[in-house]
Amino acid sequence: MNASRLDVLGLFDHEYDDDGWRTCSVTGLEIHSSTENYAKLFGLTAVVALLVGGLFAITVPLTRWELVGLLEPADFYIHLSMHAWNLLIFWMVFMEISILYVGGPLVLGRKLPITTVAKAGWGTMVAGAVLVNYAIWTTTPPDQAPLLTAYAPLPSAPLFYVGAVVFLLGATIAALPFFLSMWQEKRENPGKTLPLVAFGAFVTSIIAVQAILGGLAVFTYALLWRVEIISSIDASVYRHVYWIVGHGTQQINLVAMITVWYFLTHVVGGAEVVSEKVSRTAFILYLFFINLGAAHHLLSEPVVELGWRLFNTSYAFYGAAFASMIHAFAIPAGLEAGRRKRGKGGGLFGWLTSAPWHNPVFSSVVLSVILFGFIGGITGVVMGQLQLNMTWQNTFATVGHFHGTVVLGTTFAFMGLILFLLQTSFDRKLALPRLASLWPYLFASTMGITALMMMYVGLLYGVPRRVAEVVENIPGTEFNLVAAAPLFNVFGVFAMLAVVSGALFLVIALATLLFGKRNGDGEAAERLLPDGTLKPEGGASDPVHAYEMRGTFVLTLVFMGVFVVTWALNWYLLSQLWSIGL
Ligand code: HEM
Ligand SMILES: [Cu+2]
Repeated sequence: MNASRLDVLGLFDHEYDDDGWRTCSVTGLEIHSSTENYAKLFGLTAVVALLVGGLFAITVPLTRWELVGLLEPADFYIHLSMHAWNLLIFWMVFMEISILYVGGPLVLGRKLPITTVAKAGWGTMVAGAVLVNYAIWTTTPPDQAPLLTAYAPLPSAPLFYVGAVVFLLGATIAALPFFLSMWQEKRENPGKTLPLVAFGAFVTSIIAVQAILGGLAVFTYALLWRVEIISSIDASVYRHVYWIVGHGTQQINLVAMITVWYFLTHVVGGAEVVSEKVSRTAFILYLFFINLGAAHHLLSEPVVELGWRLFNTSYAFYGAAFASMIHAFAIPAGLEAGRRKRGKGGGLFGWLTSAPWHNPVFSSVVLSVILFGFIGGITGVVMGQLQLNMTWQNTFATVGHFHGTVVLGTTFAFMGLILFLLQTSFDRKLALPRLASLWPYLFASTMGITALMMMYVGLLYGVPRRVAEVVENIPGTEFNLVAAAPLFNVFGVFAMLAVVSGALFLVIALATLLFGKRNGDGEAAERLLPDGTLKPEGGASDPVHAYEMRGTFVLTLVFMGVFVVTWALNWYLLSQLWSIGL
């Protein structure tokens, strides 16, 4: 490869044959260097954004933690905006382009077409991200730091909107090679169905198109207003259109994460898809219903009609919740049946107790499934209900909910994927292997408690989100939230421990890239695959659904139980807010 001259760190130097192909010893896939190298480029860039956004995961909680109270309000908003844009947008979207390349051309064994376009897309995305960072960091009054929502009519720096538009255009350009490769695949193999992972990636990309169109519309609208081409902006129209991208990006995160779940539980856990039809139907349900979920951000908007809110957030939204339930059942079921088929069953939960929990790829993905479901998912459906939303809207509990989804769910799964790619695509042994095995448990427990504490102070004390100081923040009133202050000590400590665990991930990844030893022959497969093989020889030939899944059934009942209790508890809390007839 001619690029290897520039490749001092040896990041792009896997061994390929003369035509640029190699056979992956772990997945058995035929991989072309073009596809692999671009997937790596986007993945590495994502990690840089994770690092930048992660730095602000120190200053933001340290401000909310009353005892420390690090930043003044104006700086707090700048830091919070840096945190949100780098993590929720740049880290995630760079990873998702990488996932599109992995889920599409890489899994399909194709070259990445039009690599110059991929490169241009990457460059445009980087330019957009740099612009947004610059615009946020240099915000001065009367401009406001945008936060994630950049809600008009609060004005942000015009350069911010330019950066957002450039970034979204870049993401569109970067997705083109993916679309072209899917089209080529379909033309060359008209009768063949896509593998589930490619199918998931494709659904992700369609949802991404919708989100990006909404984003281009809304940020262009706000930019035109900021540069005074149009004289006023309609705050309600802005909010409606904003949430196409605001929530849309979360849908991309969700579907990309589920695709990663299917891929990695299969490769490192021995899971099989119990019913392709059911899983594919669930993906299709997302396509139709998940967008309507965006209405949950407008549940407390006075301008939106009640009927509209009820329809979109109850009836239509449950189509998407139903799809999530299907995946939540299908993934553990696939793991249970697949492992039982390999003879790794035994009793109700033998398939789980015998699983490779020391492999950080496996544990981070499975913990991501569990924590996403229990912490992010249940609370999302609860707070998405019109009446219950009143107790959640714009409280710290909301922040707890979405750290349950985007951190404990998506970020965690993506980190697992990176640990996998480091060992396969980058062909390294993990540096610090013991720490790496322990790491997912550290991250799960510290971040899990952080998210729960956010919900606790938000829901039970009504502490609002997005304020630098909670306790006595309304001048001239007696109102304060002093009672919640001691709980912020627990929150603060665990948030800092979560930051340390997040930093450990970066240390492991970086140490692996810089000092990790190369895999010897077959070592990666030995280390990553369950029993060292993807397809056990002489294994049972009966279909996977012939195996019982009673362990999963029990887990599903537990999940339903927690769901019902949480839901009932929330109604109880709501009922305590006012007394009727007194
Ligand atoms: C150790 C890890 C993290 C900690 C301790 C942390 C902490 C926090 C805190 C305390 C806030 C709320 C501030 C407020 O509303 O007053 C916040 C906001 C936020 N965080 Fe994190 N966070 C972490 C990681 C992440 C990650 C990985 C993501 C995205 C993938 C993320 C996305 C967000 C978003 C979108 C907001 C809301 C910004 C807004 O209100 O506009 N966080 N974070
Ligand atoms: Cu949403």
